[in-house]
Amino acid sequence: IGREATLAIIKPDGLLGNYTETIKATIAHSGFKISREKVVQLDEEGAANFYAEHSTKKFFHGLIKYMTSGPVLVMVLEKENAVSNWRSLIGPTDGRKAKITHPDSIRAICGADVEKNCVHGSDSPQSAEREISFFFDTPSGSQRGGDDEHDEL
Ligand code: YYY
Ligand code: MG
Repeated sequence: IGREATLAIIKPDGLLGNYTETIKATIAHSGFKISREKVVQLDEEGAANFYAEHSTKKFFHGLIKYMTSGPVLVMVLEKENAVSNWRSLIGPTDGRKAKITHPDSIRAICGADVEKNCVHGSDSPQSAEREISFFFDTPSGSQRGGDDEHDEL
């Protein structure tokens, strides 16, 4: 058993709206360790790749526009049950509904609606593995690549 890793992203409106500290405080209080983090400006190809599972959806184009509209903060969060734990903390996809049904959730606090919902969380350990290697090509703790800050994708 032991630690599990999940991928968290503070999306462009989260960074712009200065929600980073609040979100990081929640992360710390909840017992996660942030093992990797970097700021990334996604391009359209990168965003489309990351969200490939949604490529046929009506909201895909808007999602890609939004995710490329500014930098995002990508973090690997580690603790037991990190994947489901982080999903519970962020709350439902629609930030507007979250304010009603899950008022303490992160998306209730900083999400605007179903598109601009401020944060991402992997939906399964399998997704987490894919998403972490999408952003971080060296394993945590490896010798290579000291400082991850401000990498371009
Ligand atoms: O996993 P989660 O982020 O909660 O939702 P997904 O159903 O995987 O959708 C990914 C992403 O797409 C969501 O965070 C916002 C956007 N989106 C949208 O813009 N409109 C929708 N109706 C559904 C999702
Ligand atoms: Mg999802």
